[in-house]
Amino acid sequence: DGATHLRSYDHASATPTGLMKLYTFAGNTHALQSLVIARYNGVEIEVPAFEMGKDNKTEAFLSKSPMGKVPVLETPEGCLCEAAAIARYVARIRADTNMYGSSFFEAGLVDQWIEFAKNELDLPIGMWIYPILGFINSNDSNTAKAKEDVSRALAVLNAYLLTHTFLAGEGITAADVVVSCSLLNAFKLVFDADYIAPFPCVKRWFTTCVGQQEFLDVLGPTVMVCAEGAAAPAPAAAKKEKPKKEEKPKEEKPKQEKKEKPKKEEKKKEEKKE
Ligand SMILES: N[C@@H](CCC(=O)N[C@@H](CS)C(=O)NCC(=O)O)C(=O)O
Repeated sequence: DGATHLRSYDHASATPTGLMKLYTFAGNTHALQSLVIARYNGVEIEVPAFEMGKDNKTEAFLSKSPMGKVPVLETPEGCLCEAAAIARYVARIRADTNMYGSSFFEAGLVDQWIEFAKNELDLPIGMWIYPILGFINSNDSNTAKAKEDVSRALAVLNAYLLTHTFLAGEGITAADVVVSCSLLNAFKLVFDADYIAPFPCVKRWFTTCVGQQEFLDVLGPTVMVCAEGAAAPAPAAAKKEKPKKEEKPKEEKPKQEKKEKPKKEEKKKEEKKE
C-alpha cells in the first residue's frame, strides 16, 4: 500500500552517513526549521560560521549554491538548495519518527502545509516584520495589506486546528516545524494579544510546538508578544523613510541577533500586486 511504499522509499534512499553541514546566517528561520527536524530525527548537522555578503560570494560557496543564497545543505552525496527541499530531505532521513507523516496521505498533508507556509505566510509576514527588523522601509499600506493577508491565512490554519492537534496526523511532523518557524518571528514581534485573539487554536498549537524539547534545543525559549505581561516591541524601531531601495547596501548590519534578510524577488512580487 501507499504507506509501505513511502517507508521502503525512505529506507532505500536515505540514511546518509557522515556529517552534514548547513550554510546559513544566524537566526534564519528557513534554516532553523531543518535543524529542528534534524533534532527529531537524531541527525547531526554542523552549522559553520557564515557571513552574508562575504561568504556567499566566494567561488567555493557558489559551487554549492549557484544562486549565492542560503540555506544550503551539504550532504555526503552533494549539496541541496532551497529551504523547503532541505526540510523535506532531513524529514525523510528516518521513517520511524513519522516526521514526513505515517501514511501516504499524511505525507501529502505535510507537503500541503509546507507549501502553505511558503506561499501564504512567508511573504506577508516578511512585509509586516522586515520594517521592524530594519531590512526594508516601513510603508503603511503594505503593512495593512500584509496584516490582512496574514489574518486570512491564520483563519484557515485556525479552522483546521479546531479539529486537529497537529497539522498532519497525531504527532508533530515537518509540517508543524516548518509552519511554526514561518510564524516564529511574527509571534515574537507582532502577534499581540488583540491580533491573535481570533485565532486561539493557532496560539495553542504554536505554544505546544515551541515548547517541545526539540524546538527548545534549537530555538531556545520563544517569548511571544501575546503572552501575559509581555510588552510589545516598539514599532518605532521601524524606519519611516522615503524608499531608496536601489541605494541601500545589499547586506545590512543585523539589528537583532535573530534576523532574516528580505527576499528581493518577493518584494517585487508584492509591488506588482498593487
Ligand atoms: N528560494 C530560496 C530563497 C533563499 C533566499 O532568498 N535566501 C536569502 C536569505 S533569506 C539569500 O541568501 N540572499 C542572498 C542574496 O540574494 O544575495 C529558499 O527558499 O531557500
